Amino acid sequence: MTRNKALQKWVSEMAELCQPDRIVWIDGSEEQKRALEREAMASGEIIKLDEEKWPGCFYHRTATNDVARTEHLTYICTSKKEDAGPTNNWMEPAEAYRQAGAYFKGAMRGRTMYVIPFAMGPLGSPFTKIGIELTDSIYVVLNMLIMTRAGEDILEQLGDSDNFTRGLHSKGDLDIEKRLILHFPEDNTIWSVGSGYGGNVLLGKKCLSLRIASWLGRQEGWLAEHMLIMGVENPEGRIDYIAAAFPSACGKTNLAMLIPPEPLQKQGYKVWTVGDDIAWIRRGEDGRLWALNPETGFFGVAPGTNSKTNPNALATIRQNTIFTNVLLTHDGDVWWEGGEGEPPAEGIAWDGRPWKPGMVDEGGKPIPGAHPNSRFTAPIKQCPIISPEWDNPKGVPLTAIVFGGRRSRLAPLVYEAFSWQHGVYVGATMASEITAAQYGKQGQVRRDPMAMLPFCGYNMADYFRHWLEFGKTLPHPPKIFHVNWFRKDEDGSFLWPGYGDNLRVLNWIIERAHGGGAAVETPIGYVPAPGAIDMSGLDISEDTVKKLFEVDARDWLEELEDHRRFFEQFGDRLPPEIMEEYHALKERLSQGGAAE
Ligand code: O2Y
Ligand code: MN
Repeated sequence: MTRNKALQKWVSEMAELCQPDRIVWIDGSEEQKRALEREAMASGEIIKLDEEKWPGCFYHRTATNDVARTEHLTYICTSKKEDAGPTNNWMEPAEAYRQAGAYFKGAMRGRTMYVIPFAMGPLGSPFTKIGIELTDSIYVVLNMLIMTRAGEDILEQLGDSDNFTRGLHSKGDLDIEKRLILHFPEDNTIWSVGSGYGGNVLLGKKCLSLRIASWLGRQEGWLAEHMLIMGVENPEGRIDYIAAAFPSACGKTNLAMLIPPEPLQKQGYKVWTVGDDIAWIRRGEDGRLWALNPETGFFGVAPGTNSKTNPNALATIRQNTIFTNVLLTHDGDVWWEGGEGEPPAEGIAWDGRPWKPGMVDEGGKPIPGAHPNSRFTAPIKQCPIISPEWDNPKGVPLTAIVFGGRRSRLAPLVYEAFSWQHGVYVGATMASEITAAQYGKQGQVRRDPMAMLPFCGYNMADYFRHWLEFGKTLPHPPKIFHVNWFRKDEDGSFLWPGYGDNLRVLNWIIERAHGGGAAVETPIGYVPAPGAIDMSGLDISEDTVKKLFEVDARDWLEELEDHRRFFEQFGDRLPPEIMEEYHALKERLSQGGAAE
């Protein structure tokens, strides 16, 4: 399959370690994919869904102890602990190889080792990185065939080069005590063992495209970010591209596939999806920022996806989709909480147990049919509003960068940073409240700089420095904004309708980026001036609008204490510019000056 000596050598070494019965190279052909589907159906690894309702779709159920990324078992293995930084788990590389090596030893006996050559990004693009994933899971192969460009072409592109990410994965025996997700950025290597789920095992995604890529990006002078990319077309036909970072459970996929509200649709606004999770960003020859989505699919959360929240996602997953851990019915249908229509009269829950609507546990809590982190894996090309530019090897030019979080108080609907440096501070102080669907105490605020806390492959202090330095290379750095769709009233109701109406906010952002859009200066940044956001057709009182943009200096000064505590952990490694911004903000807030 390949004449690449480095690749041959590495595959044989890994085979020596894992002892598979056979080795199969993934060529990317339709015939091979069909054969693998048949094999996985025969073993029960996947179940074919009703062909009429769900053409080309399959169901997969993971082990019940293996339903999400396991952050506490995810490590950055650099020679020096300080290079991983205080926000990552760290293991010394030799020790990490030794520990995981013991779990990999003989793990593929009686199994097949699949060799998946894949590319993140279109072939021939300056952005693109090549990886090889070795895995003993057909589920992983089928997912990688959706999420990445995989097959023979990649080997051709790689040629004799040894410049590829080496990814080794085995389900092992799915024992959480023997699960490790290890990143060796100095070796461009990823080892994942003991899991069969999503972010832990689709090594092109979080492991390569964020953790390893963020390390490579720092060395090579670009940014690997946890950001959606979308295009907004105005009535004159101009398309502005925005990259936006949000922590989990803030509706990133929904925003990337937004449908304009009726009054804006009538004016001629359109939205184009480029990506929903990852953006690789480079400075173009023209001095602008260009962003590319390195993936070819969506690995989205099913619960809550319906024709109101995200009709485009529903249309995307109608065919050729793999559903993981949703509810399965006896007639080959699937369902999830917050999905379409009534729940089926009965079915098999995500954990394999019989399920009926209304079932409760011993504590009287409803038992869900689908796991809250159940997923769909669907080809990006099936999205009805996929941008024609989504796989342009140059990427798309960015008009603005947006950071966001879920804050019931404090953060206004939108504000604009004063400068790139201030924008980096805004990103570095991103935070979000934990929702019921996440691990942790509900309502608690988790700091998540640039939404990269679980995904930065090196010391976050160096990551902030990289952002600051990167900005200095840009003749006209794009403006940076912060949005919060989730601000609440005293009675706990949301102040902003969200969903499609978020486009009204994006339009102000775009106007500002082009030098227009009326704004009022506040201590934290510029907020829209009264009347600057188009509210036509919205039933929203003046009082609510005022609350949406309120900046309470006392609340912010309290928040600043938390910023300081968060930054303290980085010690001397924190770039001085960050504390400069902290002091400047504190000063502005102390002088009073809340926005009107
Ligand atoms: O739980 C998992 O393994 C998947 S996590 C995930 C999947 C798609 C996009 N983003 C995420 C995330 O955690 O940010
Ligand atoms: Mn993500």
